[in-house]
Amino acid sequence: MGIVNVTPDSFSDGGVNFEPEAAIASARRMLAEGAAIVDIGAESTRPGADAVEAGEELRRIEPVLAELLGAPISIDTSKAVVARRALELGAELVNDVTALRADPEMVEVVAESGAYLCLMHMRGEPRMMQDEPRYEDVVSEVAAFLEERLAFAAAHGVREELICLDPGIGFGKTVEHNLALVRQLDSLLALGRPVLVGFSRKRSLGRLLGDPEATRGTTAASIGAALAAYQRGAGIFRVHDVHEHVEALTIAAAIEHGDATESA
Ligand code: HH2
Repeated sequence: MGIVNVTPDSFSDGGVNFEPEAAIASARRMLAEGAAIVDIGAESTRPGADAVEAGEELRRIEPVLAELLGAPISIDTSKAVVARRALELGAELVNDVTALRADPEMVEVVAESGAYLCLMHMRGEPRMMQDEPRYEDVVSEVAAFLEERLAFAAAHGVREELICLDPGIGFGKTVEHNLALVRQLDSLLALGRPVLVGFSRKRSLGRLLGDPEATRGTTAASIGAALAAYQRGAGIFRVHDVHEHVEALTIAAAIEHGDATESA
């Protein structure tokens, strides 16, 4: 899953894809590089980010989606009105970082459309979430949360086979919490759905590399995290650097499963 943030303020690609033409070109490039889907969002969720009104979110995404008709697109939004419009414009997956908690109408929009759904764990909300997050046991708490959200979505008519689960790397979590969630990914896979991991360029990576003030991670560090998640069973990787991740994961998959590709 390639990331296109149509925002001026995202933590790693803020501003780069804010103009529709740039966002469209980035999405097309990511698909050509091997992304299975491109996640388009118009509201930054970085720690401390300001909320964006639905009207502004729509103004940002509509011209981009209209140009990408027919391409596999995911819409990164917590607002039902934005998701509904994106689905009309061909989006196939709703990526709601609040796991259907922010907007009571969201679950109906997803259920009625028959779209895929990503349910992500977040502690708190973006403005406050990194203020000393604490858990008794982060892995079992995240797993219990996702299990409850999965049951909620299914009870409201979203087919379970269309749902993937996401531990929400960096959303109300310390570096140690993020590492534990990937290390014990089997606890999330036990819920029976594919797991999506979004470690790409997140600040924990930069901090693990020795900069306590880092606000983002490098591409190489992102790939390291993706490979570790892959080896523990993650099936979807939300990444900024599609080409590099596709190459790295292709080799990891060939080693894991064998590959019939013949080369000279
Ligand atoms: N991370 C971000 C945004 N959306 N969605 C899912 N399912 N999982 C994630 O880990 C995730 C997400 C934050 O990253 P990014 O989009 O690069 O930045 P911003 O939120 O500042 O736009």
